[in-house]
Amino acid sequence: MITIALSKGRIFKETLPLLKAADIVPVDDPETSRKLILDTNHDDIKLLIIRATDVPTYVQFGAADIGVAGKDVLLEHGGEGLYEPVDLKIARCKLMTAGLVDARPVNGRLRVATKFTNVAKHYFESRGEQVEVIKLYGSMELGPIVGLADLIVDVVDTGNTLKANGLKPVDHIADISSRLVVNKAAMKMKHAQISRIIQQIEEAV
Ligand code: PRT
Ligand code: MG
Repeated sequence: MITIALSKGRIFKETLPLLKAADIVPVDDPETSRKLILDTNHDDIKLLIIRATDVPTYVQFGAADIGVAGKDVLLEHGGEGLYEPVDLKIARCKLMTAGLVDARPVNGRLRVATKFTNVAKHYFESRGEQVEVIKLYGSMELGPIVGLADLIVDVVDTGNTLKANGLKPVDHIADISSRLVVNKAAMKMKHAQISRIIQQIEEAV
């Protein structure tokens, strides 16, 4: 049995053609089905539909053999127990800091609101800046507007969400795309089957 962990939405949509190239086709559509485990055209291949941020955790602990996760999510997770053999070049965006368009200079320690707390800590540490990192689970753009934070760290694609909330990108932290990740133990135990899938997906990228 091979299990592949995916999140709904853009990652699922953009991974579908790559799975198809490896002859893996889900039987149900996760956007309409309430099932968390989707059958495929192979009896021994299942898809787990989970939150994007949970994908590295499932794969790390071997609850899934393979996963597709954004590099943002992988940087935040740390990548322990995972191989990252293929850059799928999908769901591209940028990890950025952003602040109010009309931000006033900050005296004292900068406050940074984000769901990427590990990334933010490393980033500001590497620049020798002492900041206070505030964990949020979403709608980070609100932070600077209501005075919760001076900056946010978030993924940005078109920048329209920032703009619509009176924010502007400040610094570029990393270019992001989704990666195929594989559990290290599964890579050994199920080597033939997993390496075939990796190879077919890699060719399709
Ligand atoms: O939505 P949920 O809370 O379940 O989790 P998630 O947001 O982590 O999942 P999902 O499916 O939205 O994103 C999965 C992955 O897609 C992320 O981990 C990124 O690697 C990648 N990705 C690519 C993006 C975007 N583009 C993106 N634009 N993830 C999120 N966004 C958000 C962004 O934060 C902003 O709030 O979309 C909003 C619109 O962006 P703009 O700049 O185009 O306005
Ligand atoms: Mg989202």
